[in-house]
Amino acid sequence: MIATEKTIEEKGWDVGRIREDFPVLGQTVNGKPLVYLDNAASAQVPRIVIERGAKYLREEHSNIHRGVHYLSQRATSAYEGAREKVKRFINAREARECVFVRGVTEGVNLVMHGYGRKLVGEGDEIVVSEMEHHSNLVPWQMLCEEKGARLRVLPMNDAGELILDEFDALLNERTKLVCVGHVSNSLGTINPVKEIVARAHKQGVPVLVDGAQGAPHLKVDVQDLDCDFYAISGHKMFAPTGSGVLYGKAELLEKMNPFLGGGSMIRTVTFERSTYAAIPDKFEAGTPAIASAIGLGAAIDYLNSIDREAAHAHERELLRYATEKLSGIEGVRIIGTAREKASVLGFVIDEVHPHDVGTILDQEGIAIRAGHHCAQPVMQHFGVPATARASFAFYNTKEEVERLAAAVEKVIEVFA
Ligand code: C6P
Repeated sequence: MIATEKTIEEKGWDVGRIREDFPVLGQTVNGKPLVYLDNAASAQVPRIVIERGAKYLREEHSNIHRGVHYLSQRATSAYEGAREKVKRFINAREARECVFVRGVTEGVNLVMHGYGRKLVGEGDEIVVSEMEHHSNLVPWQMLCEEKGARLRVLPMNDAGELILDEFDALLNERTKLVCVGHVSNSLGTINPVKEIVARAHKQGVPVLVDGAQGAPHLKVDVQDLDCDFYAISGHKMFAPTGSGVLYGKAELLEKMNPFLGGGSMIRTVTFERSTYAAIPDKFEAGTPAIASAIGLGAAIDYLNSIDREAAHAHERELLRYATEKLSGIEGVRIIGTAREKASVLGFVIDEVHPHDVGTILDQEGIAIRAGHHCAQPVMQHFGVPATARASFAFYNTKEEVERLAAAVEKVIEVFA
């Protein structure tokens, strides 16, 4: 007998059950059941994360690391407990390698200020890829401008895949850092970051990975990737906004200058000079987003409580189904057709501006994103000002994909 491939449902992914964990999904928008397909911008928050945040505010709210009193100790232990959860989630060697930040933007800027401004000089080079989000591009341009350094760009092909054959030639003794996204937010491409890290390391160059879209959809093991920095945004992985992590290898973080100066990041202060606290405190000046960090810990608990392999398989199936449905509609062009993709479907419709697509879909209760997705060089590559983008999470359904396809057909009818 020939074994047939099991469906996701047979493998045990009960999307109806999972949706109950996300109260926001149960509402109607413009009189229609909400179809939330803007997960790459911000994913929704499960009940246990909401409840954990409420418990902190109700029972534990206090400043951390400062007080000897009961509440401060509870808040500190919840905050540091969240750091331990992050450490295990990304398989860092030590919790002190995980710096809480507001998100990837702050994480990359921290590396730019702490590492870049200290170690990059005139004539040095930074390599980025053509598909970077502005967060992993603009800070490096700012640094290059300040230091007289040069930005080198690893190009991509028309499928939206990096042209790795051109990578080695970009590296030389002046290269100080390679900055690359794990998953492109505009194209969905999963980049071969392990290979990129290995090649860069051969030339002694450290690598920063923008994990904003990687961490929600892929299993991340920073030791296996051997990357030097990995940045995460909590709000894209089912946690509140204001939470995020910059992972850095301890020896690099220790070498770096602090980013923000102030309370909590010092060891001693006199008018003559200050000395700094050990990592990660050196990078966490002032009162951090305590509730958000604790929420990120709860989101990790949630992710650990579900079958993540089945969740990712479900997302891949939604992407496959949506790609099939939309590419079957005349006038629709998919932007981003890499062989390895995660959960993002960018598209344009002949003669229709993506903002109009987004507005009409909203009338149907469908939330997508339209614009340049903070990746203008990607839009330039494909010769479009913007795209419409549907992005999936494991709580989305095939019926929602069908509603998306029907709404896209409606857009075409409206503009015919
Ligand atoms: N992308 C999107 O809709 P922040 O805003 O700091 O949490 O994350 C910035 C960022 C960095 N890198 C990538 C690959 C991203 O996708 C994002 C955020 C959102 O695609 C908002 S533009």
